[in-house]
Amino acid sequence: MKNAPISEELFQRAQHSIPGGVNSPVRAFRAVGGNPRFMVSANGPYMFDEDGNRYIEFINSWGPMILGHAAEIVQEAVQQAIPNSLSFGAPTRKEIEIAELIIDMVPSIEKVRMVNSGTEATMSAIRVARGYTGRNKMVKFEGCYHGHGDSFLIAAGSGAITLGVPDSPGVTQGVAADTLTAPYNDLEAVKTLVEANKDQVAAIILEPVAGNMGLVLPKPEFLQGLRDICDKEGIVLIFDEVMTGFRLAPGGAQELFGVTPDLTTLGKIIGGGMPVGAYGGKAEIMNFVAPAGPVYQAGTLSGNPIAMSAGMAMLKYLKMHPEVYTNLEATTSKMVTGMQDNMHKLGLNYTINQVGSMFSIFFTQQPVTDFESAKTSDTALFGRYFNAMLQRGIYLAPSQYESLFVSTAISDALVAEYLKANFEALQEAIQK
Ligand code: HOZ
Repeated sequence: MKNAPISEELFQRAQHSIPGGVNSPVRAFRAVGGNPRFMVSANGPYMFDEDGNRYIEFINSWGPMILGHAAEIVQEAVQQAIPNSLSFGAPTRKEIEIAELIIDMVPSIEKVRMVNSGTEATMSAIRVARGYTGRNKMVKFEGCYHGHGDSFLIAAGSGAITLGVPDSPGVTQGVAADTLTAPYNDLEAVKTLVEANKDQVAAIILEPVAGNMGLVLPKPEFLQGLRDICDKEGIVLIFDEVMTGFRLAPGGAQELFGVTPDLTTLGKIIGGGMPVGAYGGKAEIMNFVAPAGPVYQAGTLSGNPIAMSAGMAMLKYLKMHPEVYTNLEATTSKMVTGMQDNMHKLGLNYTINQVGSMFSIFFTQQPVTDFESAKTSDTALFGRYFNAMLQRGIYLAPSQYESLFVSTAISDALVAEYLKANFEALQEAIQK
C-alpha cells in the first residue's frame, strides 16, 4: 500500500497559496479522487514522492522523457551549459544549431522559431496563419487540446474536459466566433464548415494523433484529406506535434503518416523536458514572423541556452539512434497485448488505442475514434482503476482523457510488474 501523509499535508497547504493547490489542473487528481502525490525526484523509469514511495511511471512529463528521467546525456549537457550563465536575451550559436537540427529531422520545417511552451507555439502559429492568409477563422477538432490560448479553449480536451469546462469562461464571444469545431476524423464535417465559411478560414489545426482525449488515431484518409482541403482552399494546415514530435518518429507523426503540414508546433520534447516550444514550417509562411515580416511574436527566454543545450542533447541522440523507436514500440506493444490478455482472463473487453510508444485504455467497449466515442468511457471506473494502480506503485495520467507515454527505461521486468498490477487493479476496479 502506498500511503502518502506528507503529500496530503502539502496538498492542504498548497490550497492556501496556489489555485486548487496545483500549477496545472489535471495534476489535482480531481477526476480520479484522492490527493495528488508531491514528487521529489525521478530517475530512469521511477518517480519518488515526498513520502518515499517509488512509482513506475508512464507520464514522463507528458512525453519528453523518451529516454527516462534524468538521462545522463541531457544532464551532462545542462551541467556544461550552466557556468556560462542561465539566460542572455541575445542570440547564441546553439539556437542556430538546434534550428538546423529540427529542420533536418522534421519533414515540413524549413524555418523555425523557438518559444517557451507548446501553448506559446500554437498561439503564435495561429497568428502567423492569420497574418499570412489575411483571414480570421480557424477550424479545430473537438477534444483536441492546443494549450490554453483563448482561441483553443473551445471544445478543448485534456484538463478542460477532465474538469468539465471544454469552453472556458473568460474567452470572449468574438474569439469563440472565429473558432469553428468539427469532430475528429470527420472529413465531411470539415468540408461543410469550410464551404460555409468560404475564404474566411486561415488555418486547420489538429493533433495528427490526438493525445488529449485519451489517445485517438487518425483514420487512414483523414490527414491526407485535410491536406487536400487546405491545398484547394488556400488554408494553412497546422499539425500540433507538441506530444508526437520526435516521439512517434524522428520526424514526428508527419513522418510516420507521410502527410506534410504547412506549419508544425512542437513542445517540451525539444527542451529535453525543460520549458521549450517551437513553431516552424514553410519558409514562405515563417518569413511573415517579425523581424523578417509583420506578424509580431517575441520572448526574453526564447532560445534559452540551458533549454537549448538539453534539447540538442536529446534530439541528437534520437537522430543517431533510430532503434529507439522500434524498441519503444515493441515495449509498448508487449504492454498492450498483456493488458488485452488480462482483460480476456477477466471477461472484459475495453478499448485500447496505441501508436508507437503512446497508448490509452478507455473504459468503454466501443472503438474510440473521436471525442464522442471517448466520452462513452466509464470515468468512475477509470478513477478506481487509476487509484488501484497507484496503490501498486504504477503512476498513470490522472485522467481518462490523456495519453500514456512509455520510455526506453521500461525493461521487460517492469512490463511484467506493470501487467501484474494491471490485472489486479482491473479486478479490484470492476468489483466496486
Ligand atoms: N495538459 C497537459 C497534458 N496534456 C497536462 C500538463 C500538466 O498538468 O503538467
